[in-house]
Parts: sequence; structure tokens; C-alpha cells
Amino acid sequence: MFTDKEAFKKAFVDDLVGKLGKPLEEASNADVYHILGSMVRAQAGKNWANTNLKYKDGKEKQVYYFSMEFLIGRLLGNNLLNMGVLEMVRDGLEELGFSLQEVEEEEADAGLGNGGLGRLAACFLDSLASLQYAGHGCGIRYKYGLFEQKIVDGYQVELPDYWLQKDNVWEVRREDKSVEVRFWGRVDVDKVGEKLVFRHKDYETVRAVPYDVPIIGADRRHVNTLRNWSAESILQPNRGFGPDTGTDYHKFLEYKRAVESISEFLYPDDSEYEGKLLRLKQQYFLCSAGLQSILRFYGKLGLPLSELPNKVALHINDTHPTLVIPELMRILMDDRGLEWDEAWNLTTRMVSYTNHTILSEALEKWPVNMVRELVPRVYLIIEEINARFCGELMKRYPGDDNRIAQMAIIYDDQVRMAHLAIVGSHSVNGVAALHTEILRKREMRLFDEMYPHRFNNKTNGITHRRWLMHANRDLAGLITEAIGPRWTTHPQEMIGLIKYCEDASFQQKVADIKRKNKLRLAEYIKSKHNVMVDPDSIFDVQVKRLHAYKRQLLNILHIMHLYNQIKASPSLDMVPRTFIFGAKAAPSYHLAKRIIKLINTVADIVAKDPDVKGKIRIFFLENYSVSLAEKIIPAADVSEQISTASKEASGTGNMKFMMNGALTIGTMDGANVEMNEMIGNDNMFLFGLRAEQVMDYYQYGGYYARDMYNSDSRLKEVLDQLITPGPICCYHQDFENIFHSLLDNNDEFFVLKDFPSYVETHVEIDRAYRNRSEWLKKSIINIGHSGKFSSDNTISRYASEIWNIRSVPL
Ligand code: DL6
Repeated sequence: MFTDKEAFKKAFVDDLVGKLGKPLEEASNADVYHILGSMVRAQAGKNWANTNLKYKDGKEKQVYYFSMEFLIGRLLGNNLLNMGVLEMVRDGLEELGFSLQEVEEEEADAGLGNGGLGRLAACFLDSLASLQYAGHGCGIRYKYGLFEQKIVDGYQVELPDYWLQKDNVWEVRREDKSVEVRFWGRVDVDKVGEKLVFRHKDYETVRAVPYDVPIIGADRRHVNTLRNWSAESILQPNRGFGPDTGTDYHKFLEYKRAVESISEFLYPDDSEYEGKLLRLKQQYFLCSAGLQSILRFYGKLGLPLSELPNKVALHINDTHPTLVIPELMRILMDDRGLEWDEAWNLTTRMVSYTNHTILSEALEKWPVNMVRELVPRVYLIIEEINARFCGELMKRYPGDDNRIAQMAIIYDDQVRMAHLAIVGSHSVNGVAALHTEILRKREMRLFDEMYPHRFNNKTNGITHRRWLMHANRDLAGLITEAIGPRWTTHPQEMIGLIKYCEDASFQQKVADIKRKNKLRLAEYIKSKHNVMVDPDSIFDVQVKRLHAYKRQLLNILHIMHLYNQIKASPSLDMVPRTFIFGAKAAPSYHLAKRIIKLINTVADIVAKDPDVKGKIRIFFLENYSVSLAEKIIPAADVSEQISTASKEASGTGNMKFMMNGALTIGTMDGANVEMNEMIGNDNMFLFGLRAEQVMDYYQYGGYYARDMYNSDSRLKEVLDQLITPGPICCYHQDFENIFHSLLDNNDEFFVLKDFPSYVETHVEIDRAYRNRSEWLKKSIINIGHSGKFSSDNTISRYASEIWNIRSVPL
């Protein structure tokens, strides 16, 4: 049906009329989306089946990427692109009177992720399939996603994200592949001969039902699987509404409610005990269901368990799925009868772990009691892993109790998941060179000493298919026009663009494309804010999760300063700026939510003030998502990557902006450092403290935020505006907690310290932008080098250096 345009049109119309029972003329965009999506899914289905058969028949080694998040965004456009039929379908639909772009808007973004970690997982799935690797995702099918963000009176309001409300054309419910996951209960230990036998009793059973989503590779033939698990109740004898307790349906409903909540929300609020418990439940649910299905499939291969590490690689994306380690041990020992040493050997050879953060609050720890009660058998295994590990430490470092305390897996009544992940895997990677260096030399130094070959770096990447070929079709076309199409499969060859960086006509084409993208974004902003943005202003963008270390606060304080400057001298000579923000704050993160309110307050004041008209505008675009990012990033001139040095593990937004020709203002943090190595200081705008300096301040002190406040009148002015009655701080609305975080809490993220150099660097940007040819040259240099950040490169390295998998041609 996708062989040529006429065949497609005929199949499409037949399908639409047949399925919907209405003529084409009456079809809505939603109808077209539904029919087209189903056709794509059906077409992919054949290749999906073939791919699975090929993997199975060839007994290929397969990697399973366990992640709490897969921020896959919309799939229609990307699938059409990877199937090589995007243009044909676009033309065909147009001839039938529909715009593919409008049809794509009908698709809800999948509510399966939150931020960089989840988007990385999605890019990796795309690269795995596109590079013909047998690699699949294992996740949770959250019914209500993270949340839908509304901005009401400047405040973030969270609503459930009903992304599944309309039928999801991409997923297939695989009832027959359901498994059971067991919680609570107790463990009885019996001795059978010499062997201890552990029996989990009186547990509560949850049914895990997989929903599979095809992941279509760029050769269209390889179709891997993202398997998302949904939690469902089971009628069971010992849990009400069954033979033992009669028809106590209240109890049953209580149980059903509790079960279903496991797969309802991503990252439930964990500020209270119940929320924490729910998160732990989700983690075990994912790990247990995923492993059971992987091992069931392995069982069909007819191979001995000893072959497992040659056929299966298990990757844990951050610590959330760390329970894969003890759960695999449990299955191998209790269900498959292996001894501890054998099971441990297999487990550690199969599991690898990526660390995505050094932020201490993000390094997960679970209260021992919670783990012991919720998953009693798994807890016993963790205890045993810890005992053996500490035993090893004692042998190796006799008397060094301090070291053991620092490294133990269970300590202070907490299970430290990162320690369990390191001890139970064969590879631990950081996500950018600097991050890995910090892990090895500082945060996990003792582990690196103990396991020197375990730590390695794999700098993150992004799929150039979605972030350039799909999101910025015109730029992709221009690149092909200049250097031919090979870059689409060999993204590093984008480097060939560098020779055009001074070519005036090429520069003009790049400029025209950027302007077109800016106009497209301006239209979007108009549809939401009823204001037409000046496309000739500098589009200065910061879009990412809202977190103090990412320093949206620094950005808005600078804007406040700029506003003060214009008020003081209305004729200030500056290139007009449009500042664009997009960010979700965790629901219980009060400071972050206050920063959103501050941005919106300043945006309002600026919008209403005639003195700054035509100079600055600020827009906070609500509900930042993958599909919104696809509109924003190709339109950006300036990319704000301004985290406190050492805190952003890598960043991936930085790479997306670079690939789309924006210039970065950034600190030497995460992958910005590698970007800087490639393009040099001339082609990005660096500012602020270096990671070493930041870490030295943390270690030795010597930074006094109040000194900055007292000595820099610009800072004093903006900070005072936060708390003194005036347009920003007025009735019902003060920003005292922001003020206190900066001054009373001594500015943990060095916002004030970096403020002067940030302001100067923005002046430099203003100056640089005026020289159009120089700016465009820098932009082209950025684009040319960005191919190195394609996730295809990253995944090739994971495949050969961590997972030991090969590509499987079909
Ligand atoms: O590795 C993907 C992504 C990095 O690019 C970001 O720098 C990093 O912050 C993010 N980490 C997380 C983990 N939790 N926290 N914070 O999302 O991973």
C-alpha cells in the first residue's frame, strides 16, 4: 500500500471509507490520522514479525533497555520518515485535500517520559533499530503520564495527561504474554538436604500486561519492540472477592485501585511515604515483568542458562530499574535452581548501568523496611549481596571501616541503589566525558578504585532523523543539496558542510530557513498568546526541566536586569530579543514552581510596558513536550545551556539546538565541554565558573553570595525587586523563597557568582548577531560538527563496548 503514491491513495481511501463508513469529503484530520496511523502500523507489522523471527531463528544476542521513561513523542511522522515514504504520503494526502502537518498535530505525545533521560532512551531505540541491532525497550505504560501543565495566572497547574484517551494506534495489547508480579507477604526458609529453599508466601499478585509498540528502523525492515507494562488486578482466592473471603467487593475494589495505580502516573509525588512506596512498586513491577518475559523468550531458544550472557544484555537506565539485579538472582536461584555463585556470575555479566546524575537527591535510596516489606525475597537477596560485598571489602581493605561505610549497599537503614547497580553490573557509564570524570575521580572514586575497568564514558547523542530530518526538513534538504545524501546514514559526514561556512549564498539559504522556522514558531506563539512575535528578533531559548541547577533563574534575573537597563535608558541600542522558556517543574518542587511564576510575572510586566516595546518579549510556552520541542528548536538563534558547571551530566537539548544551527551560550558543563572541543571558543559563548572551581567551593568554601549582592548594584537591584513591593512583588505574590535561596542559603548553584559573566556574554551575543555573515558562519560550523552527536554514534559504542551485540542484517 506504500509502494507508490497512487497505490497509497487508493489503499488509504478504501481503508478510510471501509473503516469509518463515511466519504472522504467528510473525514476530519483526526480520522485521517487514525486511518493513516493504522495503515503504517499494519505495514510495520509484517516487518515486525519478520524481525522477531530473524532474531529468534538466528538466536541473536538481544539487548533490553530498562527505563522508567521513554519520551518517544509522536510517532506518525517519524515512522513515515524511517519507512522512506514521508514525501510520498505528504504529496498523496495533499492531493486528497489534507495536510500531513495538520494530521500529525492530531497525535497526542505519548505520556511515557519526563526529560533528558527519557528522551535519550527514545533516541536510543530509534538508533538501535536503524543500525539493525536487536535492541528493545522495557518500560511502563503510564495511563496518565507525568502531567499536563497549564499556566494559570502565571502558576503551574498540573492536570492528568489523558494521552490515551483516544485510541493509541501504535500499541498492541499482548494479553497472552502477561506475567504475574508478586508483592508483600513473607518468606519461609526450609532446608531440603543441604540446600536452603526460600518460599514466598501470602503475597499479593499483580497482573502485568504488555503493550508493544513497534520501533521502526530507518531501513524500514528492522522493527524492534518497546514493551510497556500495564498493571491489572486478578481475581485471587486470598485477596477478597474470592472463595476465601466471600464476595467482599469493597476489599477487591481497594486492591484493584492499588494495583492500577502502579501504572497510572510517572514519578508520583514522593515527598510522602505513600508516594515513595508507589515508586518502589513501579520499579519492581517493571523489573520483574520485564525479566520474566525475557527469560520466557530465552527458554524457547532451547539453550542452557549458562549461555544467557551470550544471548541477553540487560541495561538499566539510571538506578530506577536496579531491582533487575536481585530479581534476576531470585529467578535464577528460586525458579531455575542455580546456586548463588552461578547466578551472580550470569547476572553481573548481563547487566550494565548508566549513571545520569551526581545530584545527591537524585541518587536513589530506599528505606530498608519498605523494601523488606514490599519485596521480602528480593530484600533478602540484596542483604546477601551486601554481606558478600562488604566481606570482600573487609578482605581487601582490612580495618578500613570508613571505606566500608561509604561503599556499603545497605547503610543507615537505607538501600543505596547506585551502589547495588555498580556492584551488580559489569559496566557503569557516565553520559559525557566530564561527568564520567567526576564519577570516577570524585563521586564514585572508591568504586572506580575497586573496579577500575568497570567505569567508562558514553557521551549522549540524539537521533538526527527526528531532530533534523523530521523537525527541520528544509535544513536537511539543504544539507543534502550541498553534500549529498550520505550524511543521513553517516551523520558524521555533516562535517562536509564546513567548507560552505563562508559561502554567502549558502549562508543566505541557512538564514532563510531559520527565518521560515521562526515564522512557524511565531504562528504557534500567536495561536497561544495572541501576540505576533518579531521574527527578526533574536530567539533566545531555554527549554528543559525546571531545576535550580539548570538555572532558569539566572536567565530571568538577567532579563530583569535588561529590563531595568532599558527603563533607565529607553534608547538602549540592542537587537530585539524574544526570550522563550518551556519547562515543567516537579509538582512538589516549590522553588521551581516559584521560578515559573517569576518568569511569567516578568513576562507580563514586560508585555505591558510601552517603554520596552520592540526590544524584549518573554514567552513561557506551557506543557513543554517533544512535539513542542520540534517546533521550538529549529527556530532558535540562541540556545541557553547554563547549568552550574559539574551539575548537568550531559544535556541533550544542547546537541539538538546545535544541530539546528543555534549558537550556545553555556557553561563548561556536561557535553558542552565536548561541543567546545569541536567548535572552539569562537563558535559558542562560554561563561561562568568551571567545574573544578565549583567543586572546590563546595569542598573548601570561600563563596559568599551576600558579597555579590552587596558589591554588584545590578544584582542588588534585581534581587531587591523580588521582595520589595513593586510591579514584581505585589499583593499575594512575593518571591521571598527565591531571594532566600540565593542569599540566606548562600546560592547553592552559583547564580549570583556567574551573573556578571553571563550578562557580559549576552552583550557579546548582541554584538555578534549584528554581523550576520559571521553569525551564519558560526551557525554552519555548529551544524557541521553536530553529526558527531548523533545517537547512532553513541549506540554503536554501547553495542560494541558494553553489550557486545552485532547488527543483524535482514
Ligand atoms: O543522560 C540523559 C540526561 C542528561 O543529558 C542530563 O544531563 C541529566 O540531568 C539527565 N539525568 C536525569 C536523572 N535525574 N536527574 N536529575 O534525568 O539525564
